[in-house]
Amino acid sequence: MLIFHNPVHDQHAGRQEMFRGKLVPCHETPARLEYVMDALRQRGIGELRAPSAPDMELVKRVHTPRYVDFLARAWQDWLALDPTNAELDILPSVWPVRGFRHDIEPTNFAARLGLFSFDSGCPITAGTWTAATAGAACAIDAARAVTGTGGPRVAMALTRPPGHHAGADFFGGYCFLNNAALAAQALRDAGAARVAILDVDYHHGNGTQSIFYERGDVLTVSVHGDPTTEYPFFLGYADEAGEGAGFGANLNLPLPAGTDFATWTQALQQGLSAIAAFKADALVIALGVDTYEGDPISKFKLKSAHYLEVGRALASLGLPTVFTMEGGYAVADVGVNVANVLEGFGG
Ligand code: SP5
Ligand code: ZN
Repeated sequence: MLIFHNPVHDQHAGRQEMFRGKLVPCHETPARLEYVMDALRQRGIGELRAPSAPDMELVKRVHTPRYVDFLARAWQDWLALDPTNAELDILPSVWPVRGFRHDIEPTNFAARLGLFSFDSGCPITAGTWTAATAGAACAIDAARAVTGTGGPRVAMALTRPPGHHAGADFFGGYCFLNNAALAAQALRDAGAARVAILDVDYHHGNGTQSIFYERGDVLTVSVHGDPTTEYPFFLGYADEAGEGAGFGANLNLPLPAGTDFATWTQALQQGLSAIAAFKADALVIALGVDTYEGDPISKFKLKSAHYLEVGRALASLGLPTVFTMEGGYAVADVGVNVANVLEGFGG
């Protein structure tokens, strides 16, 4: 299995996220990826590759140009407010909810930050843009690798920050550029007529869903914690089926907090059946391992050994497949759990 590893992922290192009125240490840390690298090395899984330069034309088709321009400049705008801001993370604090204008981009930096985000748990740091764009390149390269003739059938974008909460024009949930969506679009561009994205992260892939909601060529499926109680709360319900040309091309499989593997895997099978019925030509797996029983911010009960079975189940579709790395915050166990999925897949 080809592993496109983001060599500059650690340039994104948020210090703090807002939680219950306090700033607390970020869950989404560089160490997460180091544990995955260690586990893959120990088991001899994967051939490591460095990404090429990011295809910004593709990034600006999946995300809006004004959002991409905002992210690219955010850190310099922040320093322009006050040079001592270099010691602080950027966190939004004001948002345009119902009834406010979304068509106008204010000049005020705090206002622009709110326009392009949806939570206060996702800091932008000095190296966020560098890390996120290199990660996007990993996802695009992985997609192009599995669509070449005679090439491998599976590749992974081993990167952080993750991507599945990022929409066309917003960041949040530790995500800035939607790596899974970029991989799917790259697969489409490389000739796959129908692409499926299966999101197995604990949290609903709201960004991915919203990017493809009105498209019939990309099926989005997500198995996740019931949004009535679980983040991101405001999307991910079972009645969201897609709109217009996309009607029927979105499937949400919410499960209650506390769900164990026996129940979770039934939902996974339902998702796999939908992908087979869609007759997808290629597959993207948004792989979060925050479904793990030891995850500090999530409430499913999967055990490490279950991830081998998850990998086998995903491989059963027999499709060219790109994995993107999403959540998983039981830091020391993230490596074993990801390696188990890849081993089960046959990588
Ligand atoms: C990619 C991904 O998995 N994003 C998840 C974002 C979840 N953000 C909300 C987390 C709130 C948990 N805060 C608990 C802090 C107590 N230590
Ligand atoms: Zn998650």
